[in-house]
Amino acid sequence: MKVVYTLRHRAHHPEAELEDSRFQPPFEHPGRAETIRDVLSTDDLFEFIAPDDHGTAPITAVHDPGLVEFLATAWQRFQEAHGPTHDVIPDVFSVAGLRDKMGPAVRPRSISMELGWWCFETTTPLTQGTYDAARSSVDVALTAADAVLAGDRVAYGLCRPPGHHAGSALYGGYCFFNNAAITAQHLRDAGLSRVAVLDVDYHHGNGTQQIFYDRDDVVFVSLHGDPERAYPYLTGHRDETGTGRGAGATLNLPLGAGCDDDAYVSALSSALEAIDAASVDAIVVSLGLDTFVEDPISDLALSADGLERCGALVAEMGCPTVVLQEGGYASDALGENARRWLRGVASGTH
Ligand code: SP5
Ligand code: ZN
Repeated sequence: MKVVYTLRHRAHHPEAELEDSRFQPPFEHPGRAETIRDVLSTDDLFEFIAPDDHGTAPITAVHDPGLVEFLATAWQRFQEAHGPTHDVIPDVFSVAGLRDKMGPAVRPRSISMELGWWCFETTTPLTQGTYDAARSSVDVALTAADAVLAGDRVAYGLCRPPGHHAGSALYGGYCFFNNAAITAQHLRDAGLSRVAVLDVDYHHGNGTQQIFYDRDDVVFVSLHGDPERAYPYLTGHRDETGTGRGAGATLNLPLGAGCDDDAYVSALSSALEAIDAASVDAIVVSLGLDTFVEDPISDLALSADGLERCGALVAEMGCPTVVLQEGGYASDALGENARRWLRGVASGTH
């Protein structure tokens, strides 16, 4: 199985995450990708390749060009206005109540307000190299997709930073560009008629859902911690099923705390039945490994065996599959968990 990886992800390295009202050492840090690389390198199933540059056109195919331009320049603009700082975090947010009854806000020009115009929360600092790292993560995803378009049954993009919380005009949740959404659109543009995004990260993929909510050519299916208790709280309810042409093309399966291997595998089987019924030409997997029992910010209870079973169930679909890394914060186990899930999804191909 091809694994697409580049060291360029290291350019994104926040000093701290402002999370749960504390400045904490980042849960989302460069060591995550490095430990996955290190463990996969010990297993001959995996063949490492470098990403190809795809430019910004595939990004603006799903994101507002204003978001791309903002992320390309925001850290430097902030330094000129308020620096020097290592991290740049918004301190004012564009919430609807601020202009209640007064009509929509006008897009601001001040860097201080622009941060909270595009970003929805405080755990996703910009650093000097964030834009380069986020661009490289998109290239990693698209290069994995190209391997599948060229005939590989499955390929893995070791994306960092992750992507599934980024919406068409929104960043946050450790995510800047939505690697999975960009990849699904890239597969559509390469001629595939219908694609599924299967999101198995612990957190709801609000960005991917939002991008495709009114479309039926990209089906979005997600298993995640119930938004009643789990970040990002405002999306991922069972009754969110799509709108307009997209009515019925979104499926959310919220899970209770402590969900174990058997309960998860049963929910995943329902998710895969829905994907099967949609007769898609490819599956993009948003692979969060934060469903693992020891994950420090999540509360599901999957074991490494459970993760391998999940990969194997996806393999049984017999569908071309692009697997993209999203979350997973149990650093000591992350490499082995990725290896197990990927061994599962490779079953039948080696
Ligand atoms: C890609 C991805 O997995 N993003 C996740 C972003 C989650 N950020 C905020 C989580 C807040 C969790 N608070 C948990 C308290 C546990 N002690
Ligand atoms: Zn997550």
